[in-house]
Amino acid sequence: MDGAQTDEKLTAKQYKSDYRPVWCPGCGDFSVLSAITKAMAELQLKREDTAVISGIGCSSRIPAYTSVYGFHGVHGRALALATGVKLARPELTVIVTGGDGDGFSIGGNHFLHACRRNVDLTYVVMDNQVYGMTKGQASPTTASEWEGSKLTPHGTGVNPFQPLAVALAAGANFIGRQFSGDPNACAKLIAEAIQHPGFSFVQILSPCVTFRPEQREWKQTVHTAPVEPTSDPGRAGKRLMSDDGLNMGVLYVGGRPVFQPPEGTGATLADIEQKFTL
Ligand SMILES: Cc1ncc(C[n+]2csc(CCOP(=O)(O)OP(=O)(O)O)c2C)c(N)n1
Ligand code: SF4
Repeated sequence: MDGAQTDEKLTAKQYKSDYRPVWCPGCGDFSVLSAITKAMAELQLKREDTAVISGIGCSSRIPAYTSVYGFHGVHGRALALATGVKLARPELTVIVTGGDGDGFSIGGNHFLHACRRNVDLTYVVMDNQVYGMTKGQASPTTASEWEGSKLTPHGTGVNPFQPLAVALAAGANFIGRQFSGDPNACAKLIAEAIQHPGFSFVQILSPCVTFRPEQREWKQTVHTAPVEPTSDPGRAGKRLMSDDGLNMGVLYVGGRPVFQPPEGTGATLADIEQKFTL
């Protein structure tokens, strides 16, 4: 972490690390990185009190590109890691980043239970409806008729996963969607999600220009959700089940109690260090 802490406001750029992203030119994840750092600057998060946790995938590289603490973990296990971090160090702001493959396929079970537990985490999924890093296989959110991969030459033939509806049913406390092509709107949504207590789920449609070049069209097809966010899970459920996947904005704001570790069970850094002493 560079630079001494001063009273001066940190800029979004200062929340970025010196590593240059290795993403393909035009990948939506560049804008999501900018949005996350803008949200951090908007909230003036202390870098030493913030952690970004991920699994594996192109989108999961985000922690390396920020200047806060980070952990680039194991495929599908970001939420388990982040839950441990937040419970051991409740004072930290913990943001989890990753892709649709990481989060809904191998990590699907963790996704359900993170929503259900309602630990105070913000989960940002860059959804490109494909496994980008492993060269373009179908993911859980891929449309059933997509024939773009040699592994599924006649489409997947199965219904795509509906992450927002599933998140609501499983108990997520804040649900929103944005498009990476509008980084300011993404930053605003991410900042709101961080500020909302409990498990916040943000889906960002982030085009994979290499394996799903047609996703550039999202720029023309996404639209602001025509209704205000609701705090009624019944209404939110109806809307999400008939949603076209392109409604942008905050879609559900819940008020469930946040999971807190029982009093006296937190660990200090010294406790943790001692456990690792040989
Ligand atoms: C246990 C394990 N299984 C499979 C892989 C291979 N793998 C790496 S990334 C990935 C999918 C990534 O897709 P997604 O999460 O959608 O991210 P994207 O690359 O599209 O951003 C897979 C299957 C792995 N690294 N570890
Ligand atoms: S393969 Fe797709 S998701 Fe991965 S960096 Fe390239 S454009 Fe982005």
